[in-house]
Amino acid sequence: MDETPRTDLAPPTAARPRGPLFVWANAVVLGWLAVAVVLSAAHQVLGLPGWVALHALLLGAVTNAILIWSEHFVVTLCRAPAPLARRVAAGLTALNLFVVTVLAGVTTNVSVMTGAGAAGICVIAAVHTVFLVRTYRKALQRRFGHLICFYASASVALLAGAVTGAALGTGAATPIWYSRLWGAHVHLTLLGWVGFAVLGTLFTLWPTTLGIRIADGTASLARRALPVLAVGLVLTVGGILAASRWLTLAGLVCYAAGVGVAMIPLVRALGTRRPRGPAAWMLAAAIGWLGVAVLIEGVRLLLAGSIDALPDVVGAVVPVFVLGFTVQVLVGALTQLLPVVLGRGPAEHKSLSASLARGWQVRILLTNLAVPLVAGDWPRPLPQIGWAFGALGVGTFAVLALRAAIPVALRGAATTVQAPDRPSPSSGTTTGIAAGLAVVVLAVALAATGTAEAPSTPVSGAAHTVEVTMSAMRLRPSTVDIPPGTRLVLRVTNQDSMPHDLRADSGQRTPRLRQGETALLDLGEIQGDHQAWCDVAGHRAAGMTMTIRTSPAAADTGRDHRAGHDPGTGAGLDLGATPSPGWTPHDARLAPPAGTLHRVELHVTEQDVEVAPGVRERRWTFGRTAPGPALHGRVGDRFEITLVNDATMGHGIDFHAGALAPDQPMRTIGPGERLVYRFTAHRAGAWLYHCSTMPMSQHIANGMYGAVVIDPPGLPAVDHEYLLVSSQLYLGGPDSDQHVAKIHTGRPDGWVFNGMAAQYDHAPLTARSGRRVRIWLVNAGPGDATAFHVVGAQFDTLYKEGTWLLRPGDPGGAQVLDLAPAQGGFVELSFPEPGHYPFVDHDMRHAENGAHGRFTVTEPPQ
Ligand SMILES: [Cu+2]
Repeated sequence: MDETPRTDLAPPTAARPRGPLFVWANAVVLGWLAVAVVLSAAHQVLGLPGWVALHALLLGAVTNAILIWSEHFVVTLCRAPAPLARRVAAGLTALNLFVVTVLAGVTTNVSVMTGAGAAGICVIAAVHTVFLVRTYRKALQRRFGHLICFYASASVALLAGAVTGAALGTGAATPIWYSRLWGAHVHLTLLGWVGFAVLGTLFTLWPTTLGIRIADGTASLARRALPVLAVGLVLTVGGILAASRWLTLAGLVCYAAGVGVAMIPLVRALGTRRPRGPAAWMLAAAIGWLGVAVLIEGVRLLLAGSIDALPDVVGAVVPVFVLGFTVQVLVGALTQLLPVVLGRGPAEHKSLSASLARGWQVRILLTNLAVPLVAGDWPRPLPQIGWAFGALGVGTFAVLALRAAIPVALRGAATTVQAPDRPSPSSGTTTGIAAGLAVVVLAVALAATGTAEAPSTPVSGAAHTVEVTMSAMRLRPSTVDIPPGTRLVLRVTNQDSMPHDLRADSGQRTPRLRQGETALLDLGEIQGDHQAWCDVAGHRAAGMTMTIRTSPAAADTGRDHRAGHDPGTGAGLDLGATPSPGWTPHDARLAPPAGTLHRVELHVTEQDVEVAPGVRERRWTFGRTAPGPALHGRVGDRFEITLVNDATMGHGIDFHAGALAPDQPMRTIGPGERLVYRFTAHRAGAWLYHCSTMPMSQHIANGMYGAVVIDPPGLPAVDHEYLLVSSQLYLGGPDSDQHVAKIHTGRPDGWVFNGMAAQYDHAPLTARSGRRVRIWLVNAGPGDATAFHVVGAQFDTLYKEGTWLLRPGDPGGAQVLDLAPAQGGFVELSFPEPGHYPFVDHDMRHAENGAHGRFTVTEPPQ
């Protein structure tokens, strides 16, 4: 086989590839790179979100580069006819207009613009794929089919990435779907669009960079790598969308294996010749970081133990993907390719290469030092220093390359590039390395002395502080009223599993906060009205906004009048919303009692559970669910409960079904401790159990309750037996002051049966008409009474707090079982005919805010 790719790809003596258009296109790439560097350094001063810098890089520089160069490689390697310059120019102009539209749309929060720009990018991706495939079909040379497959797969990933990006940017995604779409978007664009395009190109570019021939067998290895990579990406994205950790992990492992296969020819090439010069080293380092990033993500996801950790994990590896892999690949490839584009002969080619290589060791050092600094969980100045290093490394290249490219673009000659009287690059780099190292040491020393701004430093002087929480894609309170001239400080806590920040229109902002982190935002003296919002892309459009209003009226109620009249209630519960994918209802069926000794190990854990349709929040639980497991026995049964505290704070337990001195068994145990709680059920009834640690209102409201059912002697069996535990629902995460304040003042966000609002509307209980149904009820509180009623049916049996108030055969009937907090009982009924029978807490405020469900009653089998 005669493979002479070097001359195919980079004919140093031939004319520049496709003339001035190609030069201009590469100048645009460099322009975006420079814009990205400037924005990443100055976005705070300019009042722009950090998102814009990232997308100036990825959508601007990287996407332009991939489109230009993939077309060039396919045309050159396959000896296909070049497309009309006019068409290429139109396509690239359109792409850049769409990119600007997306950036402007998200920055100004105009979702129509974001959507239109993303749709345009979808069209470009589709047209590009069709063009590449058609070009290949018309080609004289068919040996590079694998390249077409890589590029086409990359384009499909860009298409999917643009669709998910649009859903995020326009705020079309619901809170539950937001973090999944975000994860999918990140992987589709970085692993798919950039990853496929880069790996496909490297099969040719890497040997060219080393100055050797493409080895035999490269194409077949490439053909083997792509399916593995593609399956890896599909599994990863599918796993993220389905909230399946194992699927995501399998996908990442598969993708890493694909990178491994793709690396085989690249590593083999190293046996022929060692890398020399900037391009080879940068490409090698970039691929290394791609592997490392996938590995870190997989391991962190494995250790985290829950898919809920994904946003955090991805947030941590994105800098590695972006700076270590994408930016470095771009700079490395341009270092190799730009002289080919700009130079008009061997001499110009050589001098351009030398000028682009200026100080490359220092630049590589800075960039690769920057990666761990920006990606690690370091104290505050270190990541900033890392970003500065990255900006310096990339920015100096952008400047060198623009200085070379612009004269060529303007005058068609590389006249001002070379300065032969300057010291040669190799002698300059030694000084450069020394200077670079000095900067590093100085920076680390500065960081170690800790002159960082501390966002949690208490604010001095008289200020009005408002607690702001971020959860379920809302800022609470959403409105703050203060008298004019008040110095306002927001204490912002993120309770969501995904990162948020808060930015005011006056320019102040918090750092990006991960789950559980708090920051103070001192807005100074407030005179007029202001807006604040989460600056993460799409979150503002999705509703994470806050209004700060000044009115003299707010002064009348005193400065202590808490801003935000309805902290936490937000927009109310959306009972008709779709529950999260993978949601299963709490099983309301009560299993018959088994045995006379009930031995249970009850672990206290902190869980994210579904508390309303599509709303997941952290809860403190007995046995991973709220309510905890139901215990069912008969009078005289023994219960032996081992309580294990796997949580992070002290908890205890109190079983109303037993009578004993509370001193020992009801004591609070610390994290990691356990206690055994033994009692005998001497009396029948539906009994509450709950956490016995103060403040109990908080522990119960956060999910620490359950029921023990002790059947009265001689209780007949029935056809259907259910247990419902009613409680109030307090949103906003377990332990913020605001949450506790809401509990203390008794202003719940909703009322629920078995821990979740309206869950049995979404998964109705079932019964057969004419058959006996028994429904046990326990009111867990913490504060409100409940009035259980079934619409369209009457109770013929009513048992409350240890006694029958109504029995079958009595002339009367009952409509409601009323229970004060901690009371319990049961009702029995038979449904007169098939149909749908709602059941409610007949305090209608409770029913309309979540204490609502449904029976689906069908004919009994004949
Ligand atoms: Cu507790």
